Amino acid sequence: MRDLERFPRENHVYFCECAANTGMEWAGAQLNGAQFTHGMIHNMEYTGVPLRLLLEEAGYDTAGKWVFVEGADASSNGRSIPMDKALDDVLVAFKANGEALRKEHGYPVRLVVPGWEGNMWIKWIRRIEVTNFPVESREETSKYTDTLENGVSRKWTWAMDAKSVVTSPSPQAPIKHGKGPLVITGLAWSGNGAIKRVDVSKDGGKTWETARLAKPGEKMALTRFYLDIDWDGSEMLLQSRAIDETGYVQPTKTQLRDVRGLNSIYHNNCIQTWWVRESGEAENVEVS
Ligand SMILES: Nc1nc2c(c(=O)[nH]1)N[C@H]1C(S)=C(S)[C@@H](COP(=O)(O)O)O[C@H]1N2
Ligand SMILES: [Mo]
Repeated sequence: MRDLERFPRENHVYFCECAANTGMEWAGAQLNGAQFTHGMIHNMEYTGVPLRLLLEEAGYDTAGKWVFVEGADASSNGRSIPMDKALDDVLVAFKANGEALRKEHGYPVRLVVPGWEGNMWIKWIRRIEVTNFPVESREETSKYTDTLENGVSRKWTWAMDAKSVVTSPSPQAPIKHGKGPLVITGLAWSGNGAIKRVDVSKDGGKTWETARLAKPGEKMALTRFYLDIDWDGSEMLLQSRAIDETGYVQPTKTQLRDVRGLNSIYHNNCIQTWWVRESGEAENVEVS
C-alpha cells in the first residue's frame, strides 16, 4: 500500500453495475421497486493509480495480450482483462469518495474497470498477471456469459449498455401530494460513454418528452434527469429511455428479447415501466 500511494494518482467518478442488475425481469415484471429491479449499482469518486503505470513499473511483457486479476477471497473472482482496456482507463483504486475503501468494496485495493460489468471490478486484489491468453475462469465461462435462444452463449460481453430508470415516482416512492406540480426523476448511465439525452414517456412509450439533465453527462457515470410536469391526477405508464454519446438508444423489452431470447440473466438494459395509479401508488408492469 505504501508503495502504491507513491505513484501519481487520479480521481474519477464512475458507476459500477453488476451484470445481473435487472436480471430477474427477462420473462416479465417481477420485483416491485427500483431498489430490487435496478439497485445493483453504485457510483463513487474513486482514487487510484492507472494499471498502466504499475505494469510499466513492473516491466511487463509487452507481447502479453491479457491481464488476469485475482482477489484474496475464497472465490478469487479471477477475471481476464484485455490488454487494450488494461492500458486505457483501468485503475487500481484505494479510496472511494475520499476515504479508504470500505472492506465490502475491496479494502485495501480493488480494480476499477470503467463502464464494464461489475464482476470485473476485482476486490481485495492479491495478484495481477500478464498472460498471452484469457484464463477462461469460472466467472467468464459458467458465469457472466449470455445464452441465446439457439443455445449458443455469448461471452466477453464486458461493456454495460446504456440504461435508465425512473426512481420517483416508483413503487418505493409513490406520489403523496396529489395532483399539481410533480418532479419525475431518475438515473441514466452508459458503459460506452456519456449520457447525451434521456426521454420520458407517461403513456407507455407512445409519446416521449426530453428530460432535463441535472448536469451534462459524464463518461461512465450516473446522470440524474428531471421532467417537471403538472400532474392532472390520471394514471401514467412511466418510462425512461437513455441515449448515449454513441447514438445508442436504450431498447424496449421486446426489442431486447428479439435479439437475446429468454435464456439470459445478465445484461438486461431494457426500458422499465411503472404503472402510476390515480392514488399515486406505483407498480412494476410490462407493456412492450
Ligand atoms: N474478489 C472479489 N471481487 C469482486 C466480487 C467477488 O465476489 N470477489 N464480486 C464482483 C461483483 S459480481 C460485483 S457486481 C462487484 C460489486 O462491487 P460493490 O460491492 O463494490 O458494489 O464486485 C466484484 N468484485
Ligand atoms: Mo455482480
